[in-house]
Amino acid sequence: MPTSTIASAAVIETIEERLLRCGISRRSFLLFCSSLMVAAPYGLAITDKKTPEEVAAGLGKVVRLPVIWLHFQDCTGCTESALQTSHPGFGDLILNVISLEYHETLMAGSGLQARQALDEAVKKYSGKYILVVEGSIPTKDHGIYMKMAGRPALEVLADIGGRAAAIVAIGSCAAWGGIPSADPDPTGAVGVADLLPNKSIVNIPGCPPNPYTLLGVLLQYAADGTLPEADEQRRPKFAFDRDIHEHCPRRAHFDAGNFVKQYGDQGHREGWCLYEMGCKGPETHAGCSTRHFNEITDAWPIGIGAPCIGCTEKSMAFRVPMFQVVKLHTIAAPPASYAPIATTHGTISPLATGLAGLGVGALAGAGYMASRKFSKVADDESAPGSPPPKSDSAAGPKATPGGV
Ligand code: FSX
Ligand code: SF4
Ligand code: F3S
Repeated sequence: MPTSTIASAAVIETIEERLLRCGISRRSFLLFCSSLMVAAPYGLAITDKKTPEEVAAGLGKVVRLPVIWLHFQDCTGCTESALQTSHPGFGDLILNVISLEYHETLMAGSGLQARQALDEAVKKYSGKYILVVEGSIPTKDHGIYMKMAGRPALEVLADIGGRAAAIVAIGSCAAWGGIPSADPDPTGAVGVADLLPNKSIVNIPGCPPNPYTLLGVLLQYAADGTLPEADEQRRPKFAFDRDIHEHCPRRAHFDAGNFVKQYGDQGHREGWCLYEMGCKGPETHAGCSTRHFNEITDAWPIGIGAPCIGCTEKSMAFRVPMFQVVKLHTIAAPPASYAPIATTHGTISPLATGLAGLGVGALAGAGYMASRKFSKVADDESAPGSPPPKSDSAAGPKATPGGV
């Protein structure tokens, strides 16, 4: 939808006018634009090949986008994550950049007052607002497991989602069910796209996702009425086009075969690779390894010594047990020629010197030996990337709640 269409609605203030009126400094807005550029270095029209000043100049002229935010089966972690942004604080600036018309956990009103506010916002901006959905929707037993103002959540989504210009499903729950859909899935929890497949929907999975990804999507829509290019799972490519493993700061340890064996061991204390602890980084598309949370360095799972659980992947988090080692589909075993990080020193024997000519033949075997570094089990003869040997901790494809 072109910006002019939104402008013709009751929301007529531009972002610049609003910031001026609310006394938000230009410096704060420039900081915000810089954070947006870090979250979307390319692939987003509003930041592509621009300086922070150019981004600010462009966004300043944009009319604030009406947004309605509904909660379904969630933990409110996605909202919390957005609230914890610190440069600038959510309350100070982000709420002035978009026009948040309804948000149950942020609004002061409740009960009838809240319901009226929602009705008014939907009526006033019908066909023009973006609906942000947080949480999964229960479908089992005609959706009786969640009601809003007496209506099943299913019905509310169909109604308010149906009248939205587009929908953003924030978090893994809204994208495809998330935690509530983990086995045994008592409520039949699904994501928005399962219920409204023909609607314009952007999935921003993560548990929680980075709030700047959401803002990038919303602001691009406000600026030119388009949604960013998405992958086959409706995830915006600018934020989900690479896997965690590609840019992980522990990657050198992976390549050198230095793996944490248990929490608190020497390798864990020294920041070695968490692959053998079940890290799903090689199979998980997200920007966490370069775009940390809350603008705090190392504030992301691997940064604090925990394996990635694959929270942005439909088939991974809450499906595959947390400590189960993933197959390496895309990553080759590191070359055997890599020097280990820790070496033991000895003297070179005349025999070893004499055997140097056999080096070429040995290299072929060394590749095989290097691949052994990927096994959790001593003397494991399986190929790298093959399923790990069966053990009690490696359950079926869907985790039991206790195994998640
Ligand atoms: Fe789910 Fe979010 Fe995880 Fe929580 O949307 S994505 S449980 S962080 O709050 O709903
Ligand atoms: Fe990082 Fe995990 Fe890859 Fe190791 S396996 S390098 S911890 S993403
Ligand atoms: Fe999720 Fe893994 Fe990032 S668990 S937050 S995708 S590091």
